[in-house]
Amino acid sequence: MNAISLPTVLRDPTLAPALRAIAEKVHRGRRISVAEGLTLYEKAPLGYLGALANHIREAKHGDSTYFNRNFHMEPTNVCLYTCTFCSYSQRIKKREDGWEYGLDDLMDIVKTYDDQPVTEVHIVGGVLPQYDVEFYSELFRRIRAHRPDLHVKALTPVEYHYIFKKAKITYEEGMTLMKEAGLQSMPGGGAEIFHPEIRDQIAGGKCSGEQWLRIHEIWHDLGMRSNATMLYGHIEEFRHRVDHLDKLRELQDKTGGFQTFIPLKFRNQNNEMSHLPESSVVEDLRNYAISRIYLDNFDHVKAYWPMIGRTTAQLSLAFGVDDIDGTIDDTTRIYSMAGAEQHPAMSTEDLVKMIRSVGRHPIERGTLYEVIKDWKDVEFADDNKFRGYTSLPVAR
Ligand code: V47
Ligand code: SF4
Repeated sequence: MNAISLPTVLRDPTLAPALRAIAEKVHRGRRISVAEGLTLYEKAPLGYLGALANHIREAKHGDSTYFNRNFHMEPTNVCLYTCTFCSYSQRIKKREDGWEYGLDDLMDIVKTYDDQPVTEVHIVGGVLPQYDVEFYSELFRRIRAHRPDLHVKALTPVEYHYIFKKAKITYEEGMTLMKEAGLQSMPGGGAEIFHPEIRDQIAGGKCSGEQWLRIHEIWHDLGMRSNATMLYGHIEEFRHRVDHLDKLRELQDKTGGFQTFIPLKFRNQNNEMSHLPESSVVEDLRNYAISRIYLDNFDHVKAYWPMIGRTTAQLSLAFGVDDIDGTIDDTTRIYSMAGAEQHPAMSTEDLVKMIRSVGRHPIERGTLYEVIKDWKDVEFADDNKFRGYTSLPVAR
């Protein structure tokens, strides 16, 4: 791929000693420290970070770039929490403007995908009292009974903490019930920034960072997998990001249950933090690269393309990212309300071409990274059409 190689970086005589020490560690496959993570955020230039992150990415995956075919479903866009970054938190005041789907409504959505080759349903949404342990157990059961091949990736510790507390059961009891009902994995949401200095200001009273981590730990102890996210680019400082990454790396050392880390860029439309500017594309790429370098025990780093756009997603593949999520042909509006793509849907052909056009190798995966189809050499009808520049005739 078109990135500066790590040996080239190491040969640069002008490289600052602190950055050279980190590059040497990465070259030897060694882990970097909290202080070194901070140095990267504060001092490392983009090209240098790209070289290190791409070295790790290619050592783990070569050019392979994963995507899946999924759809998102949100039971409600009303929420009783008041996260300042979220466009859903306002709706509790004007509840009638939102939606609150019942079990049959949600099953109707699932059934609209009956003839489509999707492999995963991703379920998240607001928190409301009627969505409780019974509701979600029944939903998971019905989906699994209706379509056993569809992987149910659902809810986050935010919902689980709330529904288990309401049901007066422990996290262990609750997660066991969810597994029995058919839950197969947990998405990475609700993590935001773990550090209480930031979390207390933005996360509207929902579960703490420790509680988020504990629920994932319990889920992993049940032999199950999950993802992790970090919402960055708002009021946090670099040290809060490093603290967040460090807590994830620590838990992963203990359980090994995380599959993918997904940095989520804060988008500033329709929320209480709309006055904040969004991070630049350079900062987004730096953040992907530092995440890849810091989380040496995570297999995958994902760029969620509906949030950052297709072009940045393509660029991110040279900065440590190896997964660009899914086709997301979807009913979801949480991201578009916050300023992301208006209708986040991409066909498999679009995704494959997007990956191939930056020299990577597209692999369709299932939720647990089982290979479903290698798309490297699959031909499409318009593959031989003109692509790229050729000299045009010039009138003299
Ligand atoms: O936790 C809400 C974020 C998350 C905004 O695991 C916002 O595969 C940016 O976790 N700007 C939910 N982000 C989404 C999520 C996710 C997405 C895709 C794949 C996976 C996975 C997980 O969305 C929330 C919150 O951090 N979010 N509002 C906003 N204004
Ligand atoms: Fe509710 Fe989640 Fe939005 Fe917070 S981020 S207000 S918990 S939907």
